[in-house]
Amino acid sequence: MASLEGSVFSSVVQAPEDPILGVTVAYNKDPSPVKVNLGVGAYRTEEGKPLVLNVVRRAEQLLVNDLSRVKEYLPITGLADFNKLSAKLIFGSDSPAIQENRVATVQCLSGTGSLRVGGEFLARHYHERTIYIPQPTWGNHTKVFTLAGLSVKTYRYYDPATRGLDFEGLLADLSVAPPGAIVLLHACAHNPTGVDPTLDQYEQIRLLMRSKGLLPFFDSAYQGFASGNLDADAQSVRLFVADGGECLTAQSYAKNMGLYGERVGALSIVCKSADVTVRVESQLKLVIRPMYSNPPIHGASIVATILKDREMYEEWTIELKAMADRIINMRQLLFEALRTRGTPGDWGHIIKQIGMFTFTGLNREQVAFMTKEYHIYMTSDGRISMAGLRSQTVPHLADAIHAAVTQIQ
Ligand code: PGU
Repeated sequence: MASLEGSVFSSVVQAPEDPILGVTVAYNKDPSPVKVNLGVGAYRTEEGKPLVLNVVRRAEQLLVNDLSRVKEYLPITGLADFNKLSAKLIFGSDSPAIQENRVATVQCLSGTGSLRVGGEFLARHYHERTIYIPQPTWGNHTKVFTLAGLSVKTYRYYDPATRGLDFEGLLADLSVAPPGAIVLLHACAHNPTGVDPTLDQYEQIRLLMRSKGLLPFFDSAYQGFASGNLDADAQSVRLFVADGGECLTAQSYAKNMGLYGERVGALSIVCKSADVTVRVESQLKLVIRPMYSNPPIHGASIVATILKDREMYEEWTIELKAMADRIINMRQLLFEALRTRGTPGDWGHIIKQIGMFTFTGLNREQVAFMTKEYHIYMTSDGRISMAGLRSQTVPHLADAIHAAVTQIQ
């Protein structure tokens, strides 16, 4: 008989907190009234509150009041309407790939789940298991793709000296990648750097990748958040789809519809022909079924309700633009606050960078100092979520940055 004393799990070691989500855990434990959470990329209002979009509330009301709706299982691939509308949103409503039935779209558990399902599909059915991810990138990419069965390598992306794109390095690294290798690209608003290639640079990347048969895998977690315009933020993806070549895209509605906890997203695989697409979709079902069987219904129903109604869609774009504009405004305020303080260094990148984050250039020690002395919570790589900032907290953050750069080298 097994002993009642001592756990069979006693050899399990304590795991570290997640580098991003763990910042919120630490923030929640801090009793300071001046604490600020700039860690997780989650939108907050000017009052510092999480935001449920008005159009999302309206869609939810419609769903709740519709008594014909039931809670049956969705198909393994998710809500059909949601999938069609998601593909249109990212590839464009006039996309030939969609018209020619060359897109297999499956509803997944937000952006993360879409990346994971895409990764597992590639590990099973694609001839080259190496995926190149930008250096740096969202911290979870390495883990998601490694556990999916891919071998992860990096390509140069960010140049700390210029605080801009290391375009030469990027092209050099991709040009020596093995033929057929998978390349992860952020569709827009690169996390954590806020640095995106220009459209011209994307065109050069496309030419190089297509000439070597490298397979693009887009992570689109911020469509609409970069420029405030959904079409503008999808241009990189559309450039690659327009040449008739193949690619994968993982979409998240966490940020742009504020549906973080609903876990709603989509994986689309664009194929060369309609018959390949049908077979690809059949295999995606075999990836999903033993993992979580089928996806949840509520979030996808909200998204489909909004995307298929012209008037609700318009309302969404206005609310989305307001979120993007507030972030851009915070960039301006922080930049000016540092200039007023005469903080050493060139802080122009705060207003140049795109999307939810500023990659400040602050080092690990400076970040630790700001957390200890000023109760500012951010990731140790110096990334600040601008969406967590408000006019009222800008001076406190500027004081903290000023103290960090003048006192800690
Ligand atoms: N891809 C990128 C580039 C992301 O930044 C994020 C979220 C995701 C995918 C995953 O989003 P979901 O749709 O919620 O699965 N990154 C945020 C949120 C916190 C996190 O790490 O998941 C961030 O702060 O980096």
